Amino acid sequence: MSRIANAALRAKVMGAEDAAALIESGMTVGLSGFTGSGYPKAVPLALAARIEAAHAVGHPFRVKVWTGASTGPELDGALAKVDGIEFRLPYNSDPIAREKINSGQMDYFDMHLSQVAPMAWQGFLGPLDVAVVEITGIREDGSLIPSSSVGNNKTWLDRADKVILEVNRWQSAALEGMHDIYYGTALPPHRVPIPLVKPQDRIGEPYLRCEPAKIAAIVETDAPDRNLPFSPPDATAKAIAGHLIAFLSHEVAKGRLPASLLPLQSGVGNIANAVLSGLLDAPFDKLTSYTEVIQDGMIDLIDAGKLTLASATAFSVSPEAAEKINAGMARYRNHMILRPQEISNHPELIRRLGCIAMNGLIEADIYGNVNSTHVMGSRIQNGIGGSGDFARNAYISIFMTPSTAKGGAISAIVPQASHVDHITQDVQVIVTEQGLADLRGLSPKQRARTIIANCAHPDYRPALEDYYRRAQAGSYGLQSPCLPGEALSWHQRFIETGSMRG
Ligand code: 0RQ
Repeated sequence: MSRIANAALRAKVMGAEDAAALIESGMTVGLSGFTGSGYPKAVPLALAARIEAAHAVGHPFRVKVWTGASTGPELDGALAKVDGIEFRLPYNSDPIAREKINSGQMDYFDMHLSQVAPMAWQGFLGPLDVAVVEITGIREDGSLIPSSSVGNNKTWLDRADKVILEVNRWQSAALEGMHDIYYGTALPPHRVPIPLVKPQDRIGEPYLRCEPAKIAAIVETDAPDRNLPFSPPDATAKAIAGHLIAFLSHEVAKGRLPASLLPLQSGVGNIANAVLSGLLDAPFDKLTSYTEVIQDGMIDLIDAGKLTLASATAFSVSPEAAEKINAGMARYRNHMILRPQEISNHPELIRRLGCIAMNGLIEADIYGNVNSTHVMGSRIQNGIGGSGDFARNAYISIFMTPSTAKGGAISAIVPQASHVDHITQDVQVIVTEQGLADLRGLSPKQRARTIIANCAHPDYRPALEDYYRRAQAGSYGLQSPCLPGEALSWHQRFIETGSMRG
């Protein structure tokens, strides 16, 4: 049965190749998609084939790609593989696109996720030629039922000259009604407070709007979202989760957090998911989440009756969890709200709600500057995503990581971060499997002693202590002691020898 209830729009259904033919080289294309969910699955593949054919006969063909965040292999992977992306924003985790960025063949603008839509509206990013957006269905009045991610779709549909819709029948029809699309944002000087005071508040409408005249093509698909499976928590992830939960319990005991905590934000990756799993056995009830992505661990918490509501902009779940959610959507939708990412990640709302932010990192230095994005200062891993939106504005900003990477060849705690995404003022707690450093209210020197003692791996702790001792003796100033000629020598040693070990 068709999911397109509007007859005039039903007449615009065509094949993916015909729809992709509407996209020309040099165009800027705004696509749906956020962490492997709700991205278009047919038109990007057809566009990649079109680009490949053009290249085969010597014609240049590249487009500029805007998305919500990372997508799936059928979008970023397929377009990057045929050298079809000239420029991309924001967050990317596709390995082929990452390689093209790091080899200098693709320009990448890695920006705070909350700022993409406002910047597009402000006109700072240039015009948007085409939007390609996956939806779940079209209602008789022409309104659009959003899919498993909302991301920047509202903005792409509003801003693009031309719109291509993919109506995906694989997405559960019971998604209808779960979304909350807020149309009240405006540009300065006309901005007003966003009227959301609790994670469960609905401030918008369940559907996306799009001027019908702009809709140039509709493609019907039935392909699943291709989110990656999570690995079961290992001993390291369990130890990190244990330290974190002990810390939260301590904060409750001290009266600095309510027993139901505060709305949780949980970053991407296996450690974040392990922390959520750890909460299953923790003594907290009636939890809420105000975050970017709904992960497997949150589904388990909902099933256990521990999490009453998760507000996010997308699902980021394993294939098994996606099947489970789709099958039980009628029940899960009472516990979930999907919103545009400018609202899920809005600094005003994160500050008001007092979110507890929990994000991963690549490395932290002894003063607590955090690098979330670059390996050895220059190679992009993924991007800043929403970590900056949450870290700066959270009630408590927590970063977590194994104390080493690459089988112990790299220390995640270094004398100086080789790139900084989150300055010390935005980093209040660092957790590794070794322990937890509560940095609130500490001076730089107190922070250094705490981070080295609590978080560094024993293999690297003596070298950090030695560096810090010598820095205190030989530093130009003693606010944040440092030896500039040596501070990045660990990274240089890794580049030269394959290990940071001396
Ligand atoms: O690489 O897969 O090649 O082995 O980085 O590391 O340990 O699996 O951890 O999945 O939690 O990711 C910071 C990347 C951590 C992630 C980061 C290598 C490591 C491995 C992944 P391999 P792990 P995670 C809201 C929050 C920014 C966005 C964000 C991230 C790979 O958390 O992208 O926070 N954060 N968003 O080997 C060299 C080091 C390393 C290192 C890790 N020091 N040096 N390589 N790795 N540390 C959600 C969204 O915004 C969507």
